[in-house]
Amino acid sequence: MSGEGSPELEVDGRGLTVVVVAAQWHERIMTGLLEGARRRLDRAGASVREVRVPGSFELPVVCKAALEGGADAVVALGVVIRGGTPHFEYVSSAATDGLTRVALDTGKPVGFGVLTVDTEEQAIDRAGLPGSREDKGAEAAEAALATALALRALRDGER
Ligand code: DLZ
Repeated sequence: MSGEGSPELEVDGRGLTVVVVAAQWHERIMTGLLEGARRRLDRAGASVREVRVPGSFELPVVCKAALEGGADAVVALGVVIRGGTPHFEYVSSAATDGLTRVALDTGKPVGFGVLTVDTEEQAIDRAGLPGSREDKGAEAAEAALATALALRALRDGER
């Protein structure tokens, strides 16, 4: 299973503003990812805003704008399925490389919840839907919060 070894993170998101940026391809799977992210962020007490973009290619630019606009973290959600996507490599590497660059350029966390999989079944299995084995939307939200807290602790330690 792809999530084997993933950590159990305890995060307190109170006082953090998080923007969830979600693509619209493969809407049923996206619903699972979005609900998982929402549930996790609400449970942590973070303040949450959601923005939809057309596809995963558009995630980096909108995540960057959200972080430059003051968000403490973003959670990027998307689904790219190799079987159904003639330009799979282009779309998935544009999203992955772009989001990595956004995190480094802004110095703020990007929770990575873009599923890049071979089949729709694999995507469903990771989407936090009934019967899914993993909940990548929740994991991405949790990672974004934990990283925002780590960055805050580092900054506070410098004073
Ligand atoms: C074009 C395209 C294709 C073929 N497949 C996907 C996909 O599987 N998942 C996804 O999120 N977006 C896809 N897109 C759309 C691009 O991300 C982008 O929205 C368009 O190329 C317009 O810029």
